[in-house]
Amino acid sequence: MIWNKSNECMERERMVSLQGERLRELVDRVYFNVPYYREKMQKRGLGPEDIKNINDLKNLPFTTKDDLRDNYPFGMFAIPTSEIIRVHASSGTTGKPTVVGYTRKDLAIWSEVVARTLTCAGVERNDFIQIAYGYGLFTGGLGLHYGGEKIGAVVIPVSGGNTARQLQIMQDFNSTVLACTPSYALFLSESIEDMKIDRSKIKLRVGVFGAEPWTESIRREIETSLGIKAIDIYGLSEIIGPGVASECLYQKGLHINEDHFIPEIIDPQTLEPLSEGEEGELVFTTVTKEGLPLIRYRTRDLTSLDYGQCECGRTLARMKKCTGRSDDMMIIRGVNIFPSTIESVLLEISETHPHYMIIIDRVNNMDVLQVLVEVDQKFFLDRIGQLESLKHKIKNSLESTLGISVDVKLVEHKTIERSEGKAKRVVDKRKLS
Ligand code: DLL
Repeated sequence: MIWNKSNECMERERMVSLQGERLRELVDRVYFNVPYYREKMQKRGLGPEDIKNINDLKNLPFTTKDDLRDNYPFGMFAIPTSEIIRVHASSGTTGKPTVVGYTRKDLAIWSEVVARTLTCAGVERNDFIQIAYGYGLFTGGLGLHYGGEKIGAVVIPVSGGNTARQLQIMQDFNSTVLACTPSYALFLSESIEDMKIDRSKIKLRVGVFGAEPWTESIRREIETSLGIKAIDIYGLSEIIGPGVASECLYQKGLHINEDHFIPEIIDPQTLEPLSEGEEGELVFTTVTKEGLPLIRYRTRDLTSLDYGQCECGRTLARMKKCTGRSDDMMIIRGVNIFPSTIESVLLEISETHPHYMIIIDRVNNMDVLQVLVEVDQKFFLDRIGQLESLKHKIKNSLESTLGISVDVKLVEHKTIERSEGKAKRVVDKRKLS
């Protein structure tokens, strides 16, 4: 099923013209209502009349997270706060969080795009959606909540955490859909095993997982351990929250709701737009939002775009599953390394569990990379030789892929901390000292 066929299956020509029309309205609104944008446009010698269609998008200035922080909390709102009826904020691990504001119309759009996301994942009105994303300033819980209600499903607003209660509710209420981060889905599946819960009492059939990067190997792990289809959903609070893009059941890229959020891919160094299929940084312009409309917002997420029609019938541009951010990249002894590469290597080795921690430190002016990985309990009971040979196997695989030396430490199952929200798998001690 497709939630909004006319917009999700629109011919390209009509989409481009709709985007152009909405872009013109947006530029008008921000030019006259947001001093930040007016100044930036004036500096480039641009007025609203210079933006005629989406080809002119490339002339507009970018917006970054720092711009939002500099205008903390409400400085970039395009409408008086009397029209704002909700705010959310991003967690902000460093510095101030970024605050986003929604008008009544923004909330209606948000429900609409999350309704599309859920329908895209095969969720329908007979489903029971257990929402284990956090409720609160984070957009995950409430975002999925109103989209779920919009499609008429039964929404179970459990919020994150309290694993034993989650599993009890899952059995008692016959939850068919699980909404949470992929790392929490893994933890729930592990807990089902530990608590020896009768699998026939779990009725889950699909999961809508996002809010953090996850690899195909983690997807396979979740799909087999929980016996469900694991759908990748993508979004960020600055743009709206969840509902920006979602996979369909073909799992061949995430359909972007581009009638609301125009995507571009740029080279993060030169800032020049890249062509279809080329990998770079994802940038969005929100053409319908009223509270906090953003022009060319740099997400830092790395991906590529595909404008081909999907087998599901949707014509919306698709973004490749996004497994890293430009600011995720670790530079270790001059070599660029992404956590997702390490994860993929580890998960190819059958004796390991999908729980690991990457620790980077500087010892005697030299960067050192240590990877802690959980392995089957039996290795710790067996002769020490087996543990050593497994350690060498993992070390060799990592070193041949990464091209630098790695210190591998095998740890017992369940010793690495589990997360109930977004997982934290990298500790860079160089930044702490
Ligand atoms: O994480 C919104 C969300 C909630 C998305 C629930 C999906 C489900 P923020 O806290 O602002 O918003 O974090 C946004 O998380 O820029 C990406 O780096 C990352 N991210 C979100 N979804 C995915 C995904 C929510 N499916 C940041 N794959 C984004 C990879 C993701 N990274």
